[in-house]
Amino acid sequence: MNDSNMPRVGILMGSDSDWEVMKEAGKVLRDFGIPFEMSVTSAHRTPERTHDYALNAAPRGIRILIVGAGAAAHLAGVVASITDLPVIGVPLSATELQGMDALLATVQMPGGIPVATMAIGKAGAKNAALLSVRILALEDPELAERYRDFKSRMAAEVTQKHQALQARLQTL
Ligand code: RP5
Repeated sequence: MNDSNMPRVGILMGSDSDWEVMKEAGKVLRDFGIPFEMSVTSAHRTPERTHDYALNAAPRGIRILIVGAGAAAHLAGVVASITDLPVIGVPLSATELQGMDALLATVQMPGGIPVATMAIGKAGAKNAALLSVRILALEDPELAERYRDFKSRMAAEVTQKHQALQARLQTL
């Protein structure tokens, strides 16, 4: 593996049951051409594995960690306590509380150890990847250009939707 193929973003999830949501982050990174890796590790079921991963991520060239977990979601906070890399948390819906438990557990970090917390679920996973793109783009002008193109396409889609709405209005 040459340097340009080395994973720059690590996507962690507490369980394979988180895959359906967390794959959204992977899709965004793939579309932007950012090498990434995905791992399952649990703060409470595999604490040593989690510790080893967080400790070795930066020395292996990882620049940002995206961490999704549901229920009493302490994975992002634990990982952030071990690494100095930016950690972006994605709260997931895994219990009767539909992600509110994970949201509060992820966002309410006591002062001292930050976790940048996204929305619950797929929007959060997608935004975690887009925030990673923005951070990496600070030192990568080509990536910054690709991000600007992405925003332009998104804006063009909204304009198209507006125009389609005007056409529908005529049919009222
Ligand atoms: C969390 O518990 C995981 O992140 C997952 O969202 C949730 C349920 O895990 P499983 O019981 O499906 O393995 O640690």
